[in-house]
Amino acid sequence: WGDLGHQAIAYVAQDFLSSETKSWAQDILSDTSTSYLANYATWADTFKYTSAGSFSKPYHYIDANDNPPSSCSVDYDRDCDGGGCVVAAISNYTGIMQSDSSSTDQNQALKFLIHFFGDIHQPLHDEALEVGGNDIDVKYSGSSTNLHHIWDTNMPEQYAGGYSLSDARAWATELTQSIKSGDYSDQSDDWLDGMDIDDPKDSAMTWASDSNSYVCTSVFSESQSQIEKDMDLAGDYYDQALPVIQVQFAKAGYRLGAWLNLIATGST
Ligand code: DCM
Ligand code: DCM
Ligand code: DCM
Ligand code: ZN
Ligand code: ZN
Repeated sequence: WGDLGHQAIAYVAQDFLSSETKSWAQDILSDTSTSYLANYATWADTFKYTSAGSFSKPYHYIDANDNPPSSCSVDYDRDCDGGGCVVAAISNYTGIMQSDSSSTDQNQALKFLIHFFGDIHQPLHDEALEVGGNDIDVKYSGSSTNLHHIWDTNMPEQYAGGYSLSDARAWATELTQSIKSGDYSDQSDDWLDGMDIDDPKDSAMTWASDSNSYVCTSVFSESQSQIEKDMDLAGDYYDQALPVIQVQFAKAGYRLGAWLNLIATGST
């Protein structure tokens, strides 16, 4: 996701932290502002382009070698190669948060987790085809771009009408309300199925598989007219993608909040 998505997801997570977890996170991040998680949600996307951070580039995704739209699946042994992947990264940085590591390492691990919970919920970050859609040229409202980028950025920004921190806060407020008492209130309990703080790898695989399923049902769905080169996707394609983006932001934020509560206090 672009900045907007990562920041909206971090704000949803903030809305579900216990007061104890909030103090714990604010202490690690040295930030007592109202955007104490959201302020660090995009740090990993800056860090990966530095020479010190280039090792972390593969940590933003898992290249599922499945066969959409007829067959979607993620397999850790098949898809998480030697260089690492988002599932392994969530597992490893969770381990650092749980261990007696330095405050510098805890600070970096928490910033990675805030970001990777977002990326694992972007369906094309759980897909190998055409480099997660980066090699599929499309147009969006007349601009030349690619399929990956419209999921990361163009479609979320069309909904929000901008990409500032206040746009992210406003969207997160809608999502939190849907989770607490709106459209998502019945399903949100199920979003924590498979979450086990003592098995971060299997937990993250549950979220990767869930996200990857949308590659078959939405990103490249059969019911969709075939995505042809340079097709403009700002119309009907956006209309069917938006509910997926919305629910994936909501799940990412809700799961991140629960995960941090588990790390900090042992209960969600
Ligand atoms: N990005 C950046 N600098 C670049 C290229 C991209 O900061 N030279 C940002 C733009 C998006 C994010 O990275 O916000 C997308 O990263 P990814 O596609 O890995 O999620
Ligand atoms: N950005 C964004 N949406 C835009 C333009 C920029 O989310 N429409 C973000 C992505 C990058 C940062 O701002 O992280 C800088 O973008 P760029 O390198 O495109 O100027
Ligand atoms: N990406 C992905 N799967 C890959 C390679 C990249 O999901 N196999 C993502 C990471 C960035 C975007 O695509 O969000 C662009 O990546 P890059 O900047 O490496 O071209
Ligand atoms: Zn991306
Ligand atoms: Zn990323």
